[in-house]
Amino acid sequence: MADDKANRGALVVVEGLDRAGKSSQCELLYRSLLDMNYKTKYIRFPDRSTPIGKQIDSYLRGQSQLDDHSIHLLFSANRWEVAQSIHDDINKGITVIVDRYSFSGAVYTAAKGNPNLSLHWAWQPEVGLPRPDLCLFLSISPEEAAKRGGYGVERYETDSMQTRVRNLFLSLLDLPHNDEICVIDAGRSVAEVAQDILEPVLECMKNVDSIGPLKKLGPWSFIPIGDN
Ligand code: NYM
Ligand code: MG
Repeated sequence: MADDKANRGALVVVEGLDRAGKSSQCELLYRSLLDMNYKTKYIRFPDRSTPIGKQIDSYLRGQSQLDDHSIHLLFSANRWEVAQSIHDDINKGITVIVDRYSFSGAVYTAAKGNPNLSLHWAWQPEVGLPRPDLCLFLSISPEEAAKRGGYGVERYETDSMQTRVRNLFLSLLDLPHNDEICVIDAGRSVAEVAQDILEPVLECMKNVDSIGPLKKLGPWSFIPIGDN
């Protein structure tokens, strides 16, 4: 049951490849927490509703061209424009579930194969954003993903790009200082995955007050300094 004494909410991020089931799982998690009377919000990145988000949407649909650095910074700016409200919600005791966050930001850009866009470079604009208390990585094999239907028409939805994205995600999981990351086998039924997600989220929500105030992403969080 919800504990009215809880001082702050938890920042819970769900990451993974396209077709890993992130949005369905975020929705289910959101409903479960509401059913348990927890104050909860569900947001997603990119947030295509803001002026910056509309530029991102147009780029992803192939309706506009942008320099690789520019689109990268727009994705980050799209997070910065709600950073304060995330902070405020957490302080009000609201648990915020986030569908994609800084990992996607760094990894998708670094996967483009542009030699000027290292993982290190791509991480820099994320420094200072609210740091997730828990990051759930929905892991799915390329074979399992392929069974879930073809790619859409958006940019990045190609086999070669998704393979590079997956490898970069996996390289992040191997890093030290990534205790906040929990890998979930997303190749199973929706109900099984949902059950596996709920447990660590409830555990995290129980522990956030002992963790202290919401932290910020630092240059050393998750990502090693140096070229990728
Ligand atoms: N994406 C998403 C990025 O390249 N950088 C980012 O910072 C974020 C948040 O946008 N293929 C990419 C990953 C996806 C695409 O996201 C659209 P979604 O969740 O499929 O709507
Ligand atoms: Mg997608």
